[in-house]
Amino acid sequence: MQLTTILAALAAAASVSAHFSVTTPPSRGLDELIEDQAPCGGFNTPSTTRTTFGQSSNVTIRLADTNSNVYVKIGYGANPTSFATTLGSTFYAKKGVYNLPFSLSAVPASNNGQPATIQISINGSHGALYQCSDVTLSL
Ligand SMILES: [Cu+2]
Repeated sequence: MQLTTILAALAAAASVSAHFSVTTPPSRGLDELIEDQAPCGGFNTPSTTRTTFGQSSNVTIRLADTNSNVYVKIGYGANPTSFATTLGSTFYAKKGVYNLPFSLSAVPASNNGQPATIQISINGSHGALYQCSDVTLSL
């Protein structure tokens, strides 16, 4: 078997074991092999396009790890590296597609119209994993 074939087989195997993905708002990027790298699953550069994000927005994930605590956090500014404010947290025993509950009540009104990053992290059957979605706040 050629090396490229082996690598392709390994990549296919890795994607089958996908831990979790964020479908809404769109993720900055997903690579299951480095999804354990905080704070954004190995993607440290913000998206060039941002999604408008408010209290009526959805945070939707596809969860493939069981027994997972799932956290929604926020960092302020164009490229935050700290996500100190928790907007919501929920435990899910099973795999599935979930709309995560969250509240923006703790977000200062001065952030309206400003860039921010939503960090979605899980701690489940494969440990702690991270994703980030870059948004513009509409409070
Ligand atoms: Cu996993």
